[in-house]
Amino acid sequence: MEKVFIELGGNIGNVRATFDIVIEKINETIGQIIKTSSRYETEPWGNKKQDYFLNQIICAETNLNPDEVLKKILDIENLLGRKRKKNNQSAPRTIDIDILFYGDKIINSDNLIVPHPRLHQRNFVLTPLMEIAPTLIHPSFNKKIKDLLKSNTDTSIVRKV
Ligand code: PH2
Ligand code: MG
Ligand code: MG
Repeated sequence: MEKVFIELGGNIGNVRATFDIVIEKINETIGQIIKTSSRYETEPWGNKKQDYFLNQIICAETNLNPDEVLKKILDIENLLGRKRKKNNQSAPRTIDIDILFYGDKIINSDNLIVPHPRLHQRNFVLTPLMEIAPTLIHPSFNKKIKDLLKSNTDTSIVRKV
């Protein structure tokens, strides 16, 4: 059994309703959800010319391996109408579901990089993580979330809704 931290993000359509379905599906197919952060309205990181996002982080306990978790996530994204375009990582989206941490494992495969490679640079990730797991240690930097947040220079707006 491992704890997996998953970030939900979206800025098209009824994102709140989409998140409700995603959470239900994660509980059914990945494992029991043991923590959920508040939802946050967040300034777009990267491409600024798009609407604010809604973001939320959940933690689930899973018996699946990381590739299996990823497969379930892609199934859920597809079910909810995520359309992917090539070279369009920062385009607006109905739903994006990212694995932030899988226990304390460091994974660098072709399909999956864990911990998420940019999480330590982003307020929209660190702020909800701080709410549910301030003392969680980022295994690549060997630093707690609260210390990563202190040294982070991102000034983008993140507010609880
Ligand atoms: N996701 C991105 C790029 N930029 N900005 C915010 N605020 N929230 C996101 O979830 C987000 C983003 C790529 O996945
Ligand atoms: Mg993402
Ligand atoms: Mg993604």
